[in-house]
Amino acid sequence: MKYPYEIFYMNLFKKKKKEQLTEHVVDQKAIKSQVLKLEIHTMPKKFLGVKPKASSKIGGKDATAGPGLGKPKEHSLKKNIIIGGILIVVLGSGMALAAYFFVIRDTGPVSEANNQPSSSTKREATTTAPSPPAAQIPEPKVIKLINPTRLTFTGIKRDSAVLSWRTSPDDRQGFKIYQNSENNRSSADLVNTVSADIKSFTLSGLDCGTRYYYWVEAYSASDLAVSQAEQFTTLECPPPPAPLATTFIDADRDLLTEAEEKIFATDPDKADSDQDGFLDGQEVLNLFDPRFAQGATLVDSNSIRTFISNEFNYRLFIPTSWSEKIVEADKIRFEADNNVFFEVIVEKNLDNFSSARDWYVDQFPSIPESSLTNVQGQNISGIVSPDGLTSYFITPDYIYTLTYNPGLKQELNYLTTYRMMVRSFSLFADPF
Ligand SMILES: [Ca+2]
Ligand SMILES: [Ca+2]
Repeated sequence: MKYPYEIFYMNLFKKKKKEQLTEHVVDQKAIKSQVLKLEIHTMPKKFLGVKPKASSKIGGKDATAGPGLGKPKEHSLKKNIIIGGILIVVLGSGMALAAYFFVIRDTGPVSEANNQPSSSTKREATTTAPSPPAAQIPEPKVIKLINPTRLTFTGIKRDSAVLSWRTSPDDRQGFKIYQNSENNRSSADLVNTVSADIKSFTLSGLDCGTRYYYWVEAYSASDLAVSQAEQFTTLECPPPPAPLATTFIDADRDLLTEAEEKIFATDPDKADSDQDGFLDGQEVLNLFDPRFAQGATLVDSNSIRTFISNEFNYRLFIPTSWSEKIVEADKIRFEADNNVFFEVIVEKNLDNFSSARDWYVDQFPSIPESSLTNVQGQNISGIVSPDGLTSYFITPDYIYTLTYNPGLKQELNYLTTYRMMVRSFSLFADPF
């Protein structure tokens, strides 16, 4: 049985001339050498033993064939060539596959390790690599902040107060506190910035008797949430200092000035109107009617009337001729004459002071406590400021401040009357 390549070579011999044959032989030899090269490079060594037979067939001679080579061996050669071809295909495919995985699939780390630029494959790998980094890109996480609410002010003093607010957990970085003397946030001043877990702040350096507006703003890198405006007013400023020089006229030296003699309808030239041994002024200070002896009281006279505050549960005597004016719900003013008035101011005892003295020392730490004097109301004790023009009573609920404002006048024309009012001050449990 002849194989196709043998038939091919035999036909060539028949058709070609000798010269041509020579050339073809050369060509055949070249082809053969190529075939041999291919076989040498690709076939395992155990298959190389079949080569001599191939050459003997081509040369038409059998002499070079080994003793063991015959027809069956030719069949084996063909089989081996086929197996070799299959192996070539399999190895080539394996190498191609390995190259694919090596270059394409593993390019990221490998290319970095090799540090070799210029490979287009690598560039492509580098550009296709962003999928892992893409997972690292922070997603736009916008969580709306919560507006602080319920701004409240406690511990209100003349120059300070405590601002507190409420909120709920969110992604805030902290709070910013804004302050303004008017209800205008755009022109408000940033007072302070506090951390996210803070919910109160002590406002200090404030002016007395001044209204302030506040805003609390929660903030983060990408969001803001501001509260509504809330306002409060610091405590009244201290009363003006007592006049350095005071003048008043008390001709009969009964502790009642000429102006007060008119209030109590007494004789300005008669010190003891009812001649009971007590000066007119002394009787007024002790709430007696100076005009009548035998224990006649002021409350029964026409000289004074009783002012009653059902809202704050206090009452006191005031001259009948004086007018009263409600400045605010917690501030009553009694006017004597031009620029002279008396006030009763009520404020909450937020810090639970147990005595007016303790409260005063806390409010005015620079004033020595020893300069305070005690005063006795009808059913409560209090203190009087060093200038004698302001008195204080305190209850668990309220602080009562009674002030004598002499105005522009340098005359304390109503000092005994003021003291009488303070001494008449009393509290009652229930309005009536
Ligand atoms: Ca007098
Ligand atoms: Ca008298």
